[in-house]
Amino acid sequence: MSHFSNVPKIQYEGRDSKNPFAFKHYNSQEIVFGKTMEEHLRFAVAYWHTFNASGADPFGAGTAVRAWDSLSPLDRSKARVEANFELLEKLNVPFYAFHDADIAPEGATLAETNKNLDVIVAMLKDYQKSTGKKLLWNTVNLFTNPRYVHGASTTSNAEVFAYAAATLKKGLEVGKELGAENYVFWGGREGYESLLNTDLKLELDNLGRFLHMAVDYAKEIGFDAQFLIEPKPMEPSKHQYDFDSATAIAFLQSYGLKDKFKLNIEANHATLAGHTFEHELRTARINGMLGSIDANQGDPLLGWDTDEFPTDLVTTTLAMFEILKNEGGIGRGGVNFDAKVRRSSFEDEDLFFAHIAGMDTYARGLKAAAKLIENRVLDDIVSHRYRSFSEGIGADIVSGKATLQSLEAYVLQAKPIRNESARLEQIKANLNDVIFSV
Ligand code: XUL
Ligand code: CO
Repeated sequence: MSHFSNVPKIQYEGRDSKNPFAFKHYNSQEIVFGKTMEEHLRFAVAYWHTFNASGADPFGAGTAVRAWDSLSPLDRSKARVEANFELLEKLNVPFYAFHDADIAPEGATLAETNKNLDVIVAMLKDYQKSTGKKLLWNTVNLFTNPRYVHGASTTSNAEVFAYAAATLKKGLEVGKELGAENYVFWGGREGYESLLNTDLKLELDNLGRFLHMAVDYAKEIGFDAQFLIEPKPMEPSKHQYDFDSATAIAFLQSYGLKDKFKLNIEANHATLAGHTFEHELRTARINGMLGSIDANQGDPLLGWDTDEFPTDLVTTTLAMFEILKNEGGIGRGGVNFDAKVRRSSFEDEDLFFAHIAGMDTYARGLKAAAKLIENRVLDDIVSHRYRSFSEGIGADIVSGKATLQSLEAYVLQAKPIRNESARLEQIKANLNDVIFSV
């Protein structure tokens, strides 16, 4: 059954097209930087925002008008499966991503919840087979249910830890059943509100134990997805343990998990952490931890996670620059639109216009990033700026030959120091020129 009969299949028509139901820049089979756009970008639709979100906010009810609204819970879940695959087909998006709670209604008991999941997972599996669409990643929702009031794996209540672990076990089984390429851990309630009543050491140790259990069980059942941590500094918790890339990497290192995980970096979470998206990506990349991205953007005038579709070309260019520089590119990860249409964009068509905007913005970012690298626009500037470390005293510092004594002796006989301009305004103007030339 069609849920979006007003929407045609979206095709690439080029930048001069006036058709709102067409890509102007995303041309899936076009080769850029040695691979097709489809291979570089590995787009995914986020189930929760696209099929579950109603447009409700803390001050108002949902506004979205969806065909499945009036159905009973399980029938609604089935309709959303049909809608998911229709949307993926029409948008030519190869992947999707979900939390367990997005795809099936939670039952009164764990057994009942798992039964509902089994019905929908079987349906998803059939659809994956007939359409060739794949699961980029799944995760479990360990934050919405009131039982997680004090956290999930970092709760003060061992009964809740056990429930979260049982839910995680099922999540790993679902991921295996559907051949998920990755499995994501986002800990919305894994943090604290106040240190006054918190055993920080026990909570962090328990988070480490939880992740080790996941690694062990995945191995046991032969689920070979890439495990990903998704950093976020706050919201809903006041302080979240996976604060940002650097914090998550240090945590994984401390708990002996660094080689089992990579990071899923979200643009709006970077903003909340007081960082740029490219800062988070670069930090992950230079540590060999860049795994996947949640593509969205925040609103600089609002202080929360607005999860808007990405339309900012400078950000997508610099994000794709990091991905192209990453060994193996985005690898098994992808560009997941963890983004929702605005409350005022409540019609079905808006779901398509939003994804088209996001896909075109990433396609342009990809092309601009390829040009930046191919023409060595930034690389030449950086290597020139640091050239003092490739010869003389700088080479001695980098090779480890220099000591405090040898550096003192050098300074005592050296000429006065001369610094050079960093030329930042000129570089930013060059960046604009590249972005608007593609
Ligand atoms: C929340 C968020 C999550 C994760 C998956 O801010 O980004 O939706 O992506 O749990
Ligand atoms: Co996310």
